Amino acid sequence: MLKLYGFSKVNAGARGHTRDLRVLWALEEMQLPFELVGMDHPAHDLSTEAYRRCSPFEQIPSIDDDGLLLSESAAILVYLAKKTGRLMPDDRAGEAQVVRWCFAALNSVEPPLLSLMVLDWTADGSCGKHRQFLVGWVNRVLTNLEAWFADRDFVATDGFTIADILMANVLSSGIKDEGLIAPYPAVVSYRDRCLARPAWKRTIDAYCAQVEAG
Ligand SMILES: N[C@@H](CCC(=O)N[C@@H](CS)C(=O)NCC(=O)O)C(=O)O
Repeated sequence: MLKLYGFSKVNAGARGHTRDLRVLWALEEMQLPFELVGMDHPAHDLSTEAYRRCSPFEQIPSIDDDGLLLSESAAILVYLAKKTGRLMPDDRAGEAQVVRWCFAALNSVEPPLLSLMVLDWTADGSCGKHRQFLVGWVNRVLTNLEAWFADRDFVATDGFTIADILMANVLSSGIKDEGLIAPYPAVVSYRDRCLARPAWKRTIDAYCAQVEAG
C-alpha cells in the first residue's frame, strides 16, 4: 500500500498550508487508497536517518510506494498521475503542457509569493525597499497569469490536472493578504474554481481533523 508521510503536528501558522495537502488532494481526486504516516514536526520526527532516505531535506511530503521512495510535491504528483493515468493527458503534447505548468507553479509563481511571505514574517520595518521590489515581482507574475487565464478555465489543458493542484495551492497558501490578488479577477476566479472542487473540500476537512497545531 502506498504510504504518504504527512504532518500529524505542525506549527499553528503553517497548519492548513503545508505541502502534504498537494498530495492529499491528488490522492483524493484519484481515489487512490493510501496509508498516512503522521509526522510530528516539533518532536523532530523529520530529522532522522531513516526519514532522510525518503526526503533528503527533511521535509514533508514524501511517499514510499512499495519501496519506491520519493519526495518533492511536484515529482510525487507527476508520479501518481502516470501511475494512475489520472489528472494528466496520456499524449506527449498534453503531458508536456502539464509538466510545464507544474514547473511554472513552483518555479515561477511560488518564489515571489514565498519571498514576500518570508519577508513579512521576519521584517523589522527597515526593509521598505526590499518589500517594494518583492511586491513588484509578485504583481508582474500575477499580471502575466491574469492574461493567461483570460480565455481558459484550467492552467495547462482544457480539463483539471495535477498542474491545477499545484497552481491553486500556491495561489492560496502562498498569499496571506487577499488584497495582493484582488486586482486579478481571472486569477481569483481560477483559484476559487479549483478550491470549490469536492475533493479539495474533503481533503482540507480530513486534514483539519487529523493535524494538530503545536
Ligand atoms: N520543495 C518541497 C518543499 C517541501 C517543504 O517545504 N515542506 C515543508 C512543509 S510545507 C516542511 O516539511 N518543512 C519542515 C522543515 O523544513 O523543517 C516540495 O515541494 O515538496
